[in-house]
Amino acid sequence: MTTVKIIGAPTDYGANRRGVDMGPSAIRYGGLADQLAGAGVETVDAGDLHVPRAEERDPDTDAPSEGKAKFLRETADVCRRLGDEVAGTLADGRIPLALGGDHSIGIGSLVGSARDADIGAVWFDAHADLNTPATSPSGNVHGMPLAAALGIGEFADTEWANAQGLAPENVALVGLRSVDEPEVELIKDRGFAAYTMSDIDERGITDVTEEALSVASAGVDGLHVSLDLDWLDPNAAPGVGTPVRGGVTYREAHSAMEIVDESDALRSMELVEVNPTLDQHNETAELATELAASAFGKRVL
Ligand code: B3U
Ligand code: MN
Ligand code: MN
Repeated sequence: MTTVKIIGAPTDYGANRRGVDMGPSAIRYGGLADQLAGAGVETVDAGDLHVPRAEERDPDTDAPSEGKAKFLRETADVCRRLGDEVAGTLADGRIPLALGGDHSIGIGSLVGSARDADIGAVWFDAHADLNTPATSPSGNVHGMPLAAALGIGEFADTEWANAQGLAPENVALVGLRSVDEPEVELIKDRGFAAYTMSDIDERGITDVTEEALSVASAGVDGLHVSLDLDWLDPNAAPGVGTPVRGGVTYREAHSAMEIVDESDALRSMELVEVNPTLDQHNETAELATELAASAFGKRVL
C-alpha cells in the first residue's frame, strides 16, 4: 500500500502578504486525509514546518546584489528543511506531499526529491515561475522556483536552491497564460517543454498532459508534480493568491491528475497557493484535496 506523508509548509514569504500561509490548514480541513483514503492511500501527517511570521522579518535581508528577491534568507531556511523532509520521506519508501504556502516552497520539494535520484517535474500553473532576482517584476520568490531549482541566472551554484537530479529537458510547464517577457525568452532559448492554454484549447487536456508527462519522465526515476491552484480557472478555484482568467476547468484538472496517476511515475507532489482569505467556503482547498486524490488513483468505479 502506498503511504503518503503530508508536510505542511505555511509560507507567505514568496508573495505579497496575502494569506496563502493558511493553505496547509485549509487543505487539511478540506478533507485531505479522507480524500486520499478514498484513493486507497494511507497517510501520515508530519505537521507543519516552523515558519516565522513575515512581519517579524526584514524582506530585504540577504537579497542578491543584482535585482531583488524578498525574504530570500527565510525562503532558503524553509526550503532547506523541506528538502530534508522530502528526501527523508522518500528514503523511508513514502511519497511526500507538500502543502503550501506560496510556490517558493517548490524549491525545497524539488531539491529534496532530486537529492538521491534523477527526476522530472511537471508544473501545472498559470505562470512559468522562471523569473530570477534580476528579471522578476515583483521580487516575489513564488515567481522564481523553477529558475532556482535549475540554477538559472543568479541562482547558478546556489547549493540550497539547485535540484541536483533535475535536468531542464525533463521539465514540462502546463497551462501557461501569464508569462513575463524574460520568461518567454528563456523558454524559447532553452527549449523548455511549455504548453499554453491555447495548446490545451487546440489539442485537448489529455493529449497535452500525456505529452508533458512523457517529456518529463523520459529516462528519469520518477516525477515531481507541482500543482499551483491558480492553474485552474478562477471560476473553479477562486481562493488563490494570483488568479488569472482563462484557466483549466474542474473536469480538465481531474482528467490531467488521472493521467498523472496512470503514468505510475509519481514520486513527490505539492499543492500550493491556496488562499483561504479569498476562498468561498473553503472550496479551493477542497478542490485541491480532490485533485490530489485523482493523482493518487481515486476513481468513481
Ligand atoms: N510572473 C510574476 C507573477 C507571478 C508569478 N507567480 C505568481 N505570480 N503566482 C512574478 O511576479 O514573477
Ligand atoms: Mn506558481
Ligand atoms: Mn501561478
